[in-house]
Amino acid sequence: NIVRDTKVGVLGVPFENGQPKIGVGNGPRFIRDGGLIQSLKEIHAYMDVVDYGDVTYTIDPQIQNVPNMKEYVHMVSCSREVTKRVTEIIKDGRVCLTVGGDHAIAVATVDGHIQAVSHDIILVWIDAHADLNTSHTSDSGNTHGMPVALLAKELSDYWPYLPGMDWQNPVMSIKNLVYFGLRAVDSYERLIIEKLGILAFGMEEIETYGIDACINMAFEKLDPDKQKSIHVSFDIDALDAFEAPSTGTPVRGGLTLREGVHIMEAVHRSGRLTAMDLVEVNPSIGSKKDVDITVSAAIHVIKAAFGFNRKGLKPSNVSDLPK
Ligand code: Z70
Ligand code: MN
Ligand code: MN
Repeated sequence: NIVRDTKVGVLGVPFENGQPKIGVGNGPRFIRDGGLIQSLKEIHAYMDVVDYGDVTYTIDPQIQNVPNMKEYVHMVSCSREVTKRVTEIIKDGRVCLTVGGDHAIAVATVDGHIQAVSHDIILVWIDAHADLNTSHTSDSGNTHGMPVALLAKELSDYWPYLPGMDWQNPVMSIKNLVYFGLRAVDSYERLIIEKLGILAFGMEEIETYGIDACINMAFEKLDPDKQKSIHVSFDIDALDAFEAPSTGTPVRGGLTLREGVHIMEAVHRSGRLTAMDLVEVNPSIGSKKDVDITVSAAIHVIKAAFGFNRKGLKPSNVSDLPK
């Protein structure tokens, strides 16, 4: 899997219309300035990292708004571009790392992944929140609370007509989804999780079984034949508010950075990571130190996903020390 994860394509999506707080659109710039590209290149001698820059988009004037989906037109217009770019990067033979921006962009990254591989994928959603609201169940109207519900085939009858979302096809089955880190779940989201039997390792399960057992159970359940390509959508607020303070909705009692890294190391070992999102880092929230801690946490989980090994790596092609 060193070979498998060696070619990386980094895509920035400075999108922040999926939620009300200004600043999350600067996530890609701060994470790059925090050394993302160099950190990836330094993982091992064979890393091949290409930065595809940031996605830009123009508003499609044809598209109508949808009730209780704030800035819907922005989301749809941006999503189209993101889907295209993610598909291209994966078809170029690279694992696509998308840096947000808010979590509304993940509808498009998952869709782009599915279009590129044209078979079933596993979606690993690491988040304090379930992001499983429809426009009818959402209290906030913020679309970053809706991406999983937009992707789920099983929920398509619960949405109104969504103009301009025709591209969002095929959608995925909720049977291929697993959550990690949940601890702020709305009542209808809980209803959906139970009604559809969604696999979810919330904080309580992670405490009960431990993170390693949880990730093993997840892979065994979702892909016992070890064949599906994996998409990880990592919302930085999955981490504890002390580990990642600069985010729009920090929630206490979350994953430690070590647990986040542990999940990503297991994903790397699978050899099937095809796309990863890292979203919701907001450099306008908190002090300079808060921002540095949050950016560095983001880079640590990303490095783990692409093969950084805490044990250290031996020098390549050498078996003894210099004398
Ligand atoms: C709530 C909603 C959410 C992130 C907040 C919150 C969703 N369930 N996601 N912060 N990252 O508005 O739908
Ligand atoms: Mn969240
Ligand atoms: Mn989220």
